[in-house]
Amino acid sequence: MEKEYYPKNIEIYVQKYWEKNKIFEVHEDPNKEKYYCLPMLPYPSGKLHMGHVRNYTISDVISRYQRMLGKNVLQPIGWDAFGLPAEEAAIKNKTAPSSWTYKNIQYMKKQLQSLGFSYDWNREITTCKPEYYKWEQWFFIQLYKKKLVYKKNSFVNWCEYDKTVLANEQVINGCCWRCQNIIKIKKIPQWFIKTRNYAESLYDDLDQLKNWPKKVKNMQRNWIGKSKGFQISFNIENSINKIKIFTTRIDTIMGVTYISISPFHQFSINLSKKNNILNEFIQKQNQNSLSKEKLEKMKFCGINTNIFAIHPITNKKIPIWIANFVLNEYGTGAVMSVPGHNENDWNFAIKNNLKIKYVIQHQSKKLLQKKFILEKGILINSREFNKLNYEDAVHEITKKLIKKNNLKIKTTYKLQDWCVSRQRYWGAPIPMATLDNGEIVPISEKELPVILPKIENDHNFLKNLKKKQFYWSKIKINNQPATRELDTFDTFMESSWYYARYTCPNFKKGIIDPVASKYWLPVDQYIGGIEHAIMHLMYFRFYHKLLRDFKFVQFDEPVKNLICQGMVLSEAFYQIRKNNQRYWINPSNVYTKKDIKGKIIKAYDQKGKEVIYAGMIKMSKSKNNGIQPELMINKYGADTIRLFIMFAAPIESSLEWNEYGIKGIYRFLKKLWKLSFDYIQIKHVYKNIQFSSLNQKQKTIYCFLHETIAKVSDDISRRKSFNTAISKIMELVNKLKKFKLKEEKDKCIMRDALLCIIKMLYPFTPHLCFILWKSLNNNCLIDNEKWPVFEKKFLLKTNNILVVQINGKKQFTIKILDNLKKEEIFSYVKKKLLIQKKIKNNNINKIIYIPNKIINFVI
Ligand code: ANZ
Repeated sequence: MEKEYYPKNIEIYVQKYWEKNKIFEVHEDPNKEKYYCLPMLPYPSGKLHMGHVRNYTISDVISRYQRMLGKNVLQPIGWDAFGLPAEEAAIKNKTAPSSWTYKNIQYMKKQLQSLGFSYDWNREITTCKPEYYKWEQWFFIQLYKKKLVYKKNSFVNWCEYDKTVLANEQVINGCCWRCQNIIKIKKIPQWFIKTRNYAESLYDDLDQLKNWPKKVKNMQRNWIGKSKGFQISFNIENSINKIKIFTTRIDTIMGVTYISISPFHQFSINLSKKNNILNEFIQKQNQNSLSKEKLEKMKFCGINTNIFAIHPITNKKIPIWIANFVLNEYGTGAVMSVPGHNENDWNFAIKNNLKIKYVIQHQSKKLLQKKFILEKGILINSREFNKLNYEDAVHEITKKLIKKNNLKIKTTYKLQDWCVSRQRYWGAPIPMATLDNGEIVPISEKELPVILPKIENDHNFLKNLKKKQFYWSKIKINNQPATRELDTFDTFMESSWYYARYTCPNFKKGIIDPVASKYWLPVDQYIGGIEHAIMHLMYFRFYHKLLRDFKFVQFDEPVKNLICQGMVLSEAFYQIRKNNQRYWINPSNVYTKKDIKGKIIKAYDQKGKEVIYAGMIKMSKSKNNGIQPELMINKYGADTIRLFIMFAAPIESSLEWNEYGIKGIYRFLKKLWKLSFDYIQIKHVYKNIQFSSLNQKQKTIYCFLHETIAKVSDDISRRKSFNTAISKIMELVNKLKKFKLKEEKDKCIMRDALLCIIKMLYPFTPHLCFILWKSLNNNCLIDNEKWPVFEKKFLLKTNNILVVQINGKKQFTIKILDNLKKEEIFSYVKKKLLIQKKIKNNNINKIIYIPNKIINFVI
């Protein structure tokens, strides 16, 4: 062991040892309890960012800790390798998306290895490899056979800029989630998976997820959008047809002043065949590639059909409007409009000059007649239902409609079927084809995987693509000419089932090896960013249910515990340059002046020009405030970075990156190194210690050691509070630093404490602990050591607090160890009082002692 701590020297050495000896390779072992710890797989964008480092450090700490508990721990890693950025980068750099992707994977893999993560690299999955997506294609065909997928000419969200279809989830406020351009609505043939079939179980099973953050479950619930309500039919005047509407506010039925129907409802489409104005209106709704202002103007537009519906209770005539605020995919695509009590209905009525009727009384009379009232309350203007409260009104109105045989209880979900087609090259090809006669057929399973057309000439990636794809798409199926699907899958497909494939990444006989999946699944701990709380986790849960129904996996849910780690923030600085534009300067190029509290008061760039401090914000390219992980690793070593990340904030809170804090951690590790080094130098014969033979000081430190083990164990396993665990270990190290090694027993205690500290720090700083353990333990390996256990009898009990008095007056309280003799307590307290000069040595008349309560010195 060297005298000084040089992380560079030791980290590479230890990593090589792990790699060579395959320490973290795992296999199913029925005699051992399993633990599956899964960090979300990264997108190989080029370099790891600090968000990645935080995610993977948390996962590694948990994995190593669980391993020390004796479990068979699977911690796999892979690459979510398909996707848009690869294509964009390929076009920019004139390479093929595959070369760009593989190059990035190679680089990022090195970065992950340099952080010492304990992955089973044998199970590495790269989703763009045919051996992986082959099974995705195969499974899609099985879904097709079970009628769980369909192709539909449908209106899709089209991003003109990215030239692709987007899922509803990828459209935020009418704009593309990636490039923020306004999306158009376009009609093209698309493949869908029937997510809606699973809406109910996706909603209900959230209750099973006791160890998921409440926030995430609520986000999922909102996204699924469950509504309980009623379906009612409205007759149409002079027609045998009816219009079915969905409402959640049946109590307002007497306030209906018009019916609104979606422009894409079959009723509207049929009517438009004879009605040019309506036809034009519907077309206009299709081409939504409008500016935001125009889009705003188009809101709440509609066409009066001049057709009337008949109110099911009053039998009065109600006008039917085709209204563009009504969604076709929700409820029944038609609404009984109550403008007095619903915002959309009110806006539409105001814009189109329609009648507004209030049927719910409002406390403030002034407000009435002015705007819609959403609150439930006493009914007015509702004939026989007047004066009823909400519950009674619902009861009476439903009773009446049931009598007329015109009521169905209906639950609807906002969740849509999943559009999985993407008009992109760099994705898994959809394994389907269309015969020349128009019939759609799957590609024969024997021919899977359907591999992307190769683009050999990297330099002309785009130019060659169309031509290549054209020839590639012409095939024969059973000797009939056919055209292959050119679209590829949404990349959320690959990340929806990778967790199951990790259990058997090299299984050749099928998508999932039932023996392996039965052993490893469900995932015990999943870790990822909160940005994946909706889409990814929804598809992930959905796919698990599909796999379950095909009997490839068991259980209803894929993941038992979920951690969504907080963001990594760092200081950001800018200058105002030309055209009032903000020019962001990387914090590494900024010098700051701080006040005593560490607050930045002034900041300058390298030329001494003043820059503006924008605060601690999320590390991002756009704010140029990212800190490169590799720079930090080079400077301080992976262990320091890992420990800092786990220490600086609770895992679900945001983490403020600051180099001052990192330096502090580095100093702490050096301190521990020195403490171990100094101890090793003294060489002594270790003997088991008899607690009863220890003196007070020795007992105190020994008990503190056990208290630390107890707290750290509880913090890590139950509370998932890693920062407090680390700070407790630091406290112990500081106490040990002051602990003088006067006699043999002191040395034995020091050794016991050091070994426990090294074990407890191993999940966080595994390289350093590897070396220290070896040096303290005759070359033994720490990788298979067990987590330290504490002994209850050495823990301080809170009821062992003693109030120290002089002549009945309270001076202070002290914690007293169990097992201490009366005399030991007396002499300990007396010493304290002497030091504090509260008493003199010879003037004690009497000591009154009530065990566990009071010790009173009478002087
Ligand atoms: C009459 C009414 C009166 C309504 C009232 C609300 C308040 P949630 O709760 O979000 O599920 N609705 C039904 N289908 C619709 C569609 N396809 N497009 C747009 N709006 C639709 O919303 C249910 C309510 O949304 C339904 O209840 C319906 O308006 C409207 F004082 O019916 B309600």
